[in-house]
Amino acid sequence: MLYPSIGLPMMGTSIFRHYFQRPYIRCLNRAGASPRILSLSSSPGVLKAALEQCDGFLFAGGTDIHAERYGQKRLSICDDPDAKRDEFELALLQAALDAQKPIFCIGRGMQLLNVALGGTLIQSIRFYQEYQHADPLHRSTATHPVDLDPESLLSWILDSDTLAVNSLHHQAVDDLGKGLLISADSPEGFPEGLELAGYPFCLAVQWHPEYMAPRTPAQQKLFQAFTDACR
Ligand SMILES: [Mn+2]
Repeated sequence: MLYPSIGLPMMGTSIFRHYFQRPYIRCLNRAGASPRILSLSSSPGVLKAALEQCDGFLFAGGTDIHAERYGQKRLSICDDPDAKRDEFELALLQAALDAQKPIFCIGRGMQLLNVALGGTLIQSIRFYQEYQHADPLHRSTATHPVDLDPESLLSWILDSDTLAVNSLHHQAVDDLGKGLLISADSPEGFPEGLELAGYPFCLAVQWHPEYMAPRTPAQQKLFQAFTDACR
């Protein structure tokens, strides 16, 4: 398949979503994929069509997942919840996992993967961080290092055991979901990468390669490996 079709759930309903979606689309296009924006409808017919028409799925960054989804009371420091997106993405992710489709989860997407598999999140890492992990002024430049598990898919793709990454998160993975392995962590020990043991292709990162990739070829490799896995 020359141009695999990759499903990208619509990033909310505000007019700004186009601005946030564009970097992902650019990186997927450059990797040779054909991105397809999926509307946030959780009806069984829509999910079935997405599974039939897409070769893989990218779960992108965005607003905090409602804490109810992992059994906690939502703290006021959290973003306003987006129930429609939570609902659709959790249903789509479960369907994609059942179908063993390649998945790439970024930022919120990595937290979604953890929650979908029964894990929990730290609702605010503000008082635990040594580096500034919520750093929107440096979207396209590295602000903290991560160590990579040399046995991980991530390390194999990047051919390295360390990486410098940008950071746009104020929450972090806490208890790990079922079957997940930590493939990268920050100096404080926050998980920055997850993988699913024994799964064909499941890559999840807490940072945002879509902003770094235009100037940092290593980050584009993640989109390339994902697209190649979808072929
Ligand atoms: Mn970080």
